[in-house]
Amino acid sequence: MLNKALECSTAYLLLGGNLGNREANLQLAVALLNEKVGEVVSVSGLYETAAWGKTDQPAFLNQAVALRTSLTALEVLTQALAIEQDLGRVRKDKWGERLIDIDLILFGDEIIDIPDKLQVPHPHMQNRRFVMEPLAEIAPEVVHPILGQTMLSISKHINDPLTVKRL
Ligand code: GSY
Repeated sequence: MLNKALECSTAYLLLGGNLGNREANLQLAVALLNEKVGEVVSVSGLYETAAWGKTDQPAFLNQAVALRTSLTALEVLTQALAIEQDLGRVRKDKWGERLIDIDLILFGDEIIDIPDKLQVPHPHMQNRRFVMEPLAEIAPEVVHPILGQTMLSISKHINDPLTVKRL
């Protein structure tokens, strides 16, 4: 049996932002995740995506990231929030404009539900093209632990009218 401390999980995160230098903010977020959370093993291309939720705001740039981490999902969440703060994000409006957003989408095949804090898999991932297209690019064969479908299959059958364009 492996020592628990040596075990690693693969976490999939979605980065997004629609203020400032969007590309530079994503690059910095990837570098900080690599430094503070775990080795980044894969990143998707950049996706220019129409804003979801509150639509009268600038388009987002989104990118999916896979990393290997020895942290727990809650520790990853804590680090992601700290990186958002380091990069200058001020949380105002739930659906509003932001410099950077880092969402934990999948954590291995774990199913986690801590009300008002953390739900993994992300409860809305399968309905959002801006999540599924970047994720399917880097993890096409990964299976959603609740839905039992691959990321590629979910992304192909998604019903979301908002536009997503790979740059
Ligand atoms: O949920 C993440 C932040 N966010 C986004 C986003 O990342 N991309 C797009 N296209 N719309 C969004 N609305 C919110 S809130």
